[in-house]
Amino acid sequence: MDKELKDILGKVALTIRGLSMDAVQKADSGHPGLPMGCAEIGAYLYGHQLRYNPKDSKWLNRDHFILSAGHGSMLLYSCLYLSGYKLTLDDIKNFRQLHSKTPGHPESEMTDGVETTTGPLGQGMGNAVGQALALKMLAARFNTPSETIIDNKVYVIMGDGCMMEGITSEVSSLAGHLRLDNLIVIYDANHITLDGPLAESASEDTKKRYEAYGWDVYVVEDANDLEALDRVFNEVKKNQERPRMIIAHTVIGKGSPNKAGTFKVHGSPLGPEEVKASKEALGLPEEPFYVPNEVHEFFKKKLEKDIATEKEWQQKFESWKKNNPEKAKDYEKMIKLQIPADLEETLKKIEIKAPVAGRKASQDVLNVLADQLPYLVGGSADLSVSDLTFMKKYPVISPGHFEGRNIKFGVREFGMAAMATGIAESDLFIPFVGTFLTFSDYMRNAIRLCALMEQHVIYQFTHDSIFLGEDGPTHQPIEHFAALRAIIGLQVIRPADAWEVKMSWLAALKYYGPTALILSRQNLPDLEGTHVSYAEGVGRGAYIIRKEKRKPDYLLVATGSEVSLAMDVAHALEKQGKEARVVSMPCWELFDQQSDDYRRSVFGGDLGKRVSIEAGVELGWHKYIGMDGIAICMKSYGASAPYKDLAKEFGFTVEAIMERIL
Ligand SMILES: Cc1ncc(C[n+]2csc(CCOP(=O)(O)OP(=O)(O)O)c2C)c(N)n1
Repeated sequence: MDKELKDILGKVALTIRGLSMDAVQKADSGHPGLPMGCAEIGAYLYGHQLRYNPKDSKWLNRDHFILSAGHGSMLLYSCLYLSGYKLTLDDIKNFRQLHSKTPGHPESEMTDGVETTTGPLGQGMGNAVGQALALKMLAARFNTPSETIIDNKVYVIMGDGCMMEGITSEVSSLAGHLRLDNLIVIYDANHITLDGPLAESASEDTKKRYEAYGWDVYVVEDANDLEALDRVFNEVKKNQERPRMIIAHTVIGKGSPNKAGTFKVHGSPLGPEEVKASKEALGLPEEPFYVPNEVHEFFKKKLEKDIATEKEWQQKFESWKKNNPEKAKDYEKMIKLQIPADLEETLKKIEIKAPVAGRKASQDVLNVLADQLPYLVGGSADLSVSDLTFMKKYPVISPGHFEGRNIKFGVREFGMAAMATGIAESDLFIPFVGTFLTFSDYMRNAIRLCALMEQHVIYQFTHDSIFLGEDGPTHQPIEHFAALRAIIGLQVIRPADAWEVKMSWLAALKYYGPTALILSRQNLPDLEGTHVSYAEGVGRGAYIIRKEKRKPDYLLVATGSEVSLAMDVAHALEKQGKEARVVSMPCWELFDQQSDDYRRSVFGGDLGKRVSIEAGVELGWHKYIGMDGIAICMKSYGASAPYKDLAKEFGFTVEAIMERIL
């Protein structure tokens, strides 16, 4: 490594250390240990290794950097600020303050240059593997034998915490299997976690573990030594054929004379005296938030080169577009995530014979959409033959082969969900992922983060109630509708028949955020009342599918497979001289967004006794049926039996409901 570069990167590292300890001290909260321990790694990545243009943070062929150990956010903010992203010194000074661009953990929607939101340990690795896979899929689609327009890589820093999380094992195993040769993970092995020495809770051989996953593993004994880092990165850059990990031994809180190497520096400010002592030891001036001019000058010069690198690529990209008009057309469709104007009509015309299971209807829709929407990719956690999430005409992604569109995630639900977010973050794909509804719990925190990030992911959750039958209570979702509806920004849609399935897909595509499609295992009849336009039906969230002929005695509101039951109850009531309105309510979130007038036209006024019918817990239903309403719901975990017996056992029959409501 040439001396000049080594000197300046050393100064960058010192600056990162200083900024990090000052910002944490000023906020009086945060994690100085990781940024101080990884300062050289940050300096090397942003000062030398990564390809990026801070003035165009979304450049398609940029390298991605993900700080999976998100608590060390000051490392990332320091690097982004110094290298010229839209982050100022004032932003650094406002670390962890209300409405600042420098929240406690990195949030991609908040800060330019942050590739994904991290903090819940391990999930950044999931997002990273998703991003790396998306880049491989883009490269397979768009590169030609003579023109390479996508050859960027995903770099990650993860710590001991990420390493211990189960999700990291899931996605590392899949990344190794798929031979993602664009993924480089730097494992900050500082042997310290929040609570104390790592040795108190882990002692595995990480190198062997990752080699067993099919990764190349490198070890740097002293990753605070820039020359050692340079040597290893020079190796890592060569002939990559699979994911690579650098086990980088660092000293947590390096630079703090009294706290470095201990858990005391992991998650609390150093204290004014230790900050002073650290600066003295490091040869930094006492002045807070000090940045030497040379560091600014270095990044200013670098910026010119970065801009030129992107410009050169842009020229290549323009000529690629001219030479490959078909591919360029696909690219345009993908970058805009365009929905054809006539998609609703196309969906309505898909022939689906009733009765049909929600999952089967969804597969029929998916296979039509696959031809229309090149950006649709996805797969299942080893349940595609059961959740029916396979695009029949398209190949499966396999090790080293990324031209397919079906992804076999294996039995790795949490990893799958985090990867889906990573794939969506390409802004060129809308991923769908499938499993049984009950396993949404395994994915829950990734769904929550996806909603926080407002990423466009479609979850297909099938086997949506006790009516999945014989598999029994371990597999029967009970509290899951309520649990998913509780996630802000997640659109939860439970269609009642094939028509509603079609319109639910439209809702999922139209919404720039995550959607959970909740689909039945068992057959559903075709309901006449659902055959209205998107805007009059599913798009409203709830709508009347059986209008009363006179003032109603009952308002019946139901979702999914229970809508047809509600219709049967209404007929039975009619026979007894009682009038009922029936409302299908596939999506609470969409309904809650409707105008006051519309909401009142469905639920307002004297509509008689209000009854909700849904084979899940009652939580939330009283918002629509009022305190005196009757919620026909589940109060236990179900049972293993044929579904017709379960309907009787748990009161989801016309007779049982009539008895309760009369
Ligand atoms: C899923 C999850 N569990 C717990 C935490 C709380 N937490 C934040 S950092 C940390 C320890 C991480 O240790 P390590 O990765 O070694 O970080 P370092 O000590 O090097 O900063 C814990 C438990 C979290 N952020 N996410």
